[in-house]
Amino acid sequence: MPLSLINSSHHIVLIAHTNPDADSLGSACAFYSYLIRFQKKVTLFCVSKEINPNLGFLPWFEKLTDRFPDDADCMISFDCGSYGRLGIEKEIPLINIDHHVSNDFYGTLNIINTDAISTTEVVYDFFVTNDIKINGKMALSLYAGLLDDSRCFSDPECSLKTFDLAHALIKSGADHSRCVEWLYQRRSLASIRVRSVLLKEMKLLADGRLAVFEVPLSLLEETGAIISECKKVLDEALGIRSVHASIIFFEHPLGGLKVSLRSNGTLDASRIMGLFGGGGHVKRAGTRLKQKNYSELVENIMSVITKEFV
Ligand SMILES: [Mn+2]
Repeated sequence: MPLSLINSSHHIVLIAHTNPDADSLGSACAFYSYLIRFQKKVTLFCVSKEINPNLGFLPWFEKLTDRFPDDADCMISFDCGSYGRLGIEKEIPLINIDHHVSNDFYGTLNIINTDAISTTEVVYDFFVTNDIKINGKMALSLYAGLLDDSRCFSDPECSLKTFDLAHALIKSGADHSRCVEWLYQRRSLASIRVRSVLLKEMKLLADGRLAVFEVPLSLLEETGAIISECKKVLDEALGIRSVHASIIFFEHPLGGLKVSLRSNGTLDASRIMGLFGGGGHVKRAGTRLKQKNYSELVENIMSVITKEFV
């Protein structure tokens, strides 16, 4: 049972996935608030060195570290659809809390609900089931993930439960306008600059149904933008009437590439990224390929995707 593993552990590491979003980090922050009630050590961990500054309002954000502690005896991953998304490999018990359809139950214990709109919903259910009181900090953290993964409650998968959950979290102290301001209204100059370059260079293929973006290393260097700031153009492109899917390729400093795919639902993004060792959701998925040749990898992936539009 997850609770008995948590209770018997002395140092628990809460893991947000590489390049964390509000859902992953929000889930981990909510759990941090819960675990510091006990006499145990807790570490908030993410392997990425650059964290999206828009997440800076999350409680405990300043506690986040990229150093994995030596004396940890338990770890919990949040919103990591595959083991690779943790960014580390450790031989200690792992509780895997997630909602991705592609999750392959890599944990020692797995709390997976693929019907949940966000991992924060899974965490909320865990708290309620175990009679764990949700304070204001936890509510704000959970709400941030709910808001972001539901695309501000615009996703067709939003259900009555989504709105009930929003209601419950706001009642417990989550501040809706603060979440909106931090997640969507605050932008860096770099993100505006990179957006204009990417939209200008956007390619439309397959009779305008597929939007393609490429981010060479030089673009990140010149603009100072980070990966999460570039990815915003994917949703913008999906808003074009003809577009069914949008894809962005990032040249990786360590070789190979990182790719993110968005779909309006007519194409299964998780299945396609699964062909390249990745995964995610039907509408949002991605992968990281480490083989050296960037252009060859782009070509491989593009040849598979364009066939989907024949
Ligand atoms: Mn999520």
